Amino acid sequence: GNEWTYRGAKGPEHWHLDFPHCGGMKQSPISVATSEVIIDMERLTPIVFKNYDTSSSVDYTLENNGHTVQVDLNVKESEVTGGGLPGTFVAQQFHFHWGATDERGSEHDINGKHFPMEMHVVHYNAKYGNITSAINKDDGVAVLGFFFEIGRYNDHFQEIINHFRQIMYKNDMVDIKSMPLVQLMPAKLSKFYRYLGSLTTPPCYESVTWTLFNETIEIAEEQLVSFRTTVYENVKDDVNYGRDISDDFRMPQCLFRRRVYASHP
Ligand code: BO1
Ligand code: ZN
Repeated sequence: GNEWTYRGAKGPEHWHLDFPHCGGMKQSPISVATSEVIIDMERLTPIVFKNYDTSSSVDYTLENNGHTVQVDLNVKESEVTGGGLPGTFVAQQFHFHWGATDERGSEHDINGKHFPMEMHVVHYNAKYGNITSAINKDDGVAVLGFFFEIGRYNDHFQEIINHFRQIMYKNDMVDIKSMPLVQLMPAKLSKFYRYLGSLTTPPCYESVTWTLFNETIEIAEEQLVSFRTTVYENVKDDVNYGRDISDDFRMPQCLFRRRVYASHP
């Protein structure tokens, strides 16, 4: 079947039965051990962000898909290139993975340190024209991963959180005012880790060039609580309705023969 979950009989340990790629040897997320990374400043030059600061007519659709809160970019105008990426990649959507408590939530970890939330900005390789064609190609997808830390109230994310009451249940969606992607990202983007991996959810295609940024995004505890308590994993009339989408992360996967690279010492 096509259903999967983060716990129980359709949980991560069983994904490979219905989705064979999930049992592959280039899976994500991983645990980054900084003592093992290869520093490659020649190749991992700063990523070039194009139209990440446009406040134009780009419109967003906010969606509860039962697994996460996702923002679809309806106008495909923001692109990344450089930074050792294998091409030019077009931003398509961003979404979040978070925990029920502060000490967990991120999919990746750095030296065993997990963060309370991780944001993924998903891009497709422009040469494939759209996400559907790119999603299962070796060089089809680039995901930019950002870690959150608890700190100051974040006005930009609040604009998204303010609409959570309109997407409480699975398959709910609402059009929201867009904002320049750069406002959602940390100020410094030159330090990052790079490795080759997969989608962290079924169908787990091994198509992702991963970039994990060193600098974190600050968000207030009360804002994280909105993620934890406002959006549910079930459709509205489900008998189980009311179960929060927290702990929507996969455990770190085996690195096997892969190497992780760093843009910085
Ligand atoms: S993630 O960033 O590795 N957590 C991730 C996981 C799954 C997807 C994307 C990113 N799934 C794909 C679906 C496609 C869809 C695309 C973009 O997301 O398999 O059907 O078009 O939303
Ligand atoms: Zn993700």
